[in-house]
Amino acid sequence: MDLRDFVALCEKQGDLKRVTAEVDWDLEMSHIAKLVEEKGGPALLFENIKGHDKSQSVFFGAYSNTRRLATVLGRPVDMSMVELSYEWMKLSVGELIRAKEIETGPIFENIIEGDDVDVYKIPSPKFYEKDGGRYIGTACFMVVRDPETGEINLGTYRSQVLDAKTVGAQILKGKRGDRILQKYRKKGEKMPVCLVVGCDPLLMLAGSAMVENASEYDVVGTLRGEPVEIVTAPLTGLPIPATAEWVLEGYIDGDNLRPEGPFGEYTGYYTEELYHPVSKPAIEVERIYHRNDPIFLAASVGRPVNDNHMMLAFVRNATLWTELTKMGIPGIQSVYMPPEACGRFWAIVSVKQLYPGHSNQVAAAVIASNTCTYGLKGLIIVDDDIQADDLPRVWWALATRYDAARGTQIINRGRSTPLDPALDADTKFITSRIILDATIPFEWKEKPVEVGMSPEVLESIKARWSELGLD
Ligand SMILES: Cc1cc2nc3c(=O)[nH]c(=O)nc-3n(C[C@H](O)[C@H](O)[C@H](O)COP(=O)(O)O)c2cc1C
Ligand SMILES: [Mn+2]
Repeated sequence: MDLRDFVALCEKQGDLKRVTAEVDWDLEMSHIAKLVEEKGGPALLFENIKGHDKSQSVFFGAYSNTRRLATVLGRPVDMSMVELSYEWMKLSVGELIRAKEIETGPIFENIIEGDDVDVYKIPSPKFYEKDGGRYIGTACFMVVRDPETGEINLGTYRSQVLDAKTVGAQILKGKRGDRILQKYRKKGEKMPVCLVVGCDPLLMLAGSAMVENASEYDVVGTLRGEPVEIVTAPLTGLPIPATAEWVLEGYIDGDNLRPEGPFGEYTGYYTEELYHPVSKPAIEVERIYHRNDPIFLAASVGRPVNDNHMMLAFVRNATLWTELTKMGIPGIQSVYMPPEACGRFWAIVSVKQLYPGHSNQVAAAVIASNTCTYGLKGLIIVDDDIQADDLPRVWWALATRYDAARGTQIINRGRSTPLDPALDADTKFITSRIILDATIPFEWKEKPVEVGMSPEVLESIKARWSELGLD
């Protein structure tokens, strides 16, 4: 699968609109995409972007709803996020299918270097009025190599166009990408990078997952059931997808940070750079590769729910479930991170309790997982008769099974993201978390008995339905 296959699939499913009228990259394109998305409309392919070559297009909405998430994963469109996450979990606890290196690919159809490198020729949108500039990376990923282990890491970080030859990369503190950058910095070397914009949409999802000790290329190969085909970028020797649409190749100097932002983020708020500049890593772009008629992949951001929240929710849901399974914790029925809570700040887990203290073990494991140790603020545990994504029943459990004194724990000093507007400037990377245990205690002898209807009476009134005039 590449981005073209995905666009064609959306079109076949009646889920794509080609916009042929001229549209401005400056706010107009992102605003159209956001409005269409909020109304539950199709994915959009903008084919006529003001000031840009007609061979270029921009694709929005790859991840906006579960229909398209299912299409990304190659599954039936009526599957729910919980069902899709379960598929991801089942596949990813298996053997990794390693990426396959091939000689060459369409990504090298056009090679731009030297004085010709001009990132402004790429149709990057500007999303919101107060944004610091155009954003090339909202659905991108960066490829780097760990200089000590040789491992390949993919990471999704927002990327602003800073000038014709420089692109920002907001690699936040402690991310795997940051830990690798610090290794290069200590060696006094620049970090070679490739920034991929547009390719198999599952690769971008994997780039936003917290994967340790494996390459996301191999994670995607495992999910797809066949290896990702990669080619070698000539300057850096880094592996890039053979069928990528746009790739920027260059270097990050960890000692030369540049001001970036502000950006209208997925929290629905602007980032702190609105008040003061913050310096971040930046890519010195040496080469640009692109396919003929390249398709730029963008994701809408801003207040929930849109592309960003759906992908954050789905990926975190799937990787949390995978981690809990790998930890060998029994009884996990379903896992759900609501997109409405920006896809990452709240989690709900349904558990079939098998022993006293089981629900608390699950809560502790969720908080300790790599997926949820970052950013999570709230966790609700429910019994197995309630699916994690059945929010009306979750509320019912909070109303009838949860007791604040018995069921609440506040965990202090958790790891978090500076993008959380609820954290003040001094404590940006640290959050507290709440656990709401809405299960009926396993050890209770007299458990609440649920009200139910009589099966015999139900059977008999079914036969009398038309006699009762209720058809
Ligand atoms: C659309 C999108 C944008 C993201 N932007 C950033 C970002 O700007 N900075 C960041 O550190 N993480 C960002 N993330 C989260 C990272 O992708 C995630 O933490 C991932 O694990 C980072 O890769 P790494 O673990 O290899 O460093 C974003 C995720 C998504 C889905
Ligand atoms: Mn990674």
